[in-house]
Amino acid sequence: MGMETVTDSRGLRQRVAALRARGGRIAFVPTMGNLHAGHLELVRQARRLADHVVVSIFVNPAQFGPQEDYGNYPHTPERDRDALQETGADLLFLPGVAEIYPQGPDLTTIVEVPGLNRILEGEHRPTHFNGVTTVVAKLFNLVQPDVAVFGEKDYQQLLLIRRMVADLCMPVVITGVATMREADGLAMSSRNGYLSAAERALAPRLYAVLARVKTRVEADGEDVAVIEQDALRELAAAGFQPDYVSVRRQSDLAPPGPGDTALIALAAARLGPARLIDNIFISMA
Ligand code: PAJ
Repeated sequence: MGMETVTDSRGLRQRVAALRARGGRIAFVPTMGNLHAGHLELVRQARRLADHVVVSIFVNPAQFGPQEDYGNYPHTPERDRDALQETGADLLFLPGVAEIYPQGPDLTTIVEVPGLNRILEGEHRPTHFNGVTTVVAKLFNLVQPDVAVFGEKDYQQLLLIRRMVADLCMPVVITGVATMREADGLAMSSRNGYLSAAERALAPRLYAVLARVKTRVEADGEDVAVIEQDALRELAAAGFQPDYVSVRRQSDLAPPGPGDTALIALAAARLGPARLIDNIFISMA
């Protein structure tokens, strides 16, 4: 069966109803397009979890700050369509801005996850997560999936979506997928395309620094604040402009206490024109 593409909500609802009529479960993978192997891994996971796979490509203006890259964000719809078809998606939703925000992005009802939306990424991108949770809530209502798949690369986003779904009693199961990396460790990202050859050669240092943070925290002999400071210094010395390196609890991104065993180190840093984020899981024995 070929993959269908729809651009309007009415058409989407009709196609989803047709999939439902055939029985089985629907999995949903929301994206902003310019798909790479990380996105396609989410689609593969969706295939395993359900009978029908719906993917959306929508560059969501509401989650970009005024100085951010909304205007430059890469659009590659034809290539994306081929890749999705090949990976086994059944339906592609490719709406325009007016379809998702009929009154414009500034006049839409918003969905806000308080607290979590203001820390870490939210401190540096104060309007970002309200844009994410709002668009994902709208997409969930349009697609009405049984399960939706998100990447651990954007760990804070994954946690916010889980919180939104729990708080609003949304009948969808959220599944996380491990970060896909290039051979040198760099997390795959649509924004890696902004890097010059020299910056691209430097970029894997972000994950290398996180890997060292993990080793030192797991050795459990040092003050975490010292480890974080060293990591920030190392990134700055290498040519990054780091926003944060922070060790948190996996469950709620709160600072770790003495008994916490499931931790995560998260980092964000600008490198030339790109802002990169990454994370690594830490487990205390
Ligand atoms: P986008 O950046 O296109 O990412 C879409 C999905 O792919 C997200 O769940 C993200 O975590 C996942 N992803 C990105 N890079 C990955 C990698 N290297 N390995 C595994 N998964 C990866 O995230 C968004 O779009 C938007 O915020 C969205 C949720 C679509 C709302 O607009």
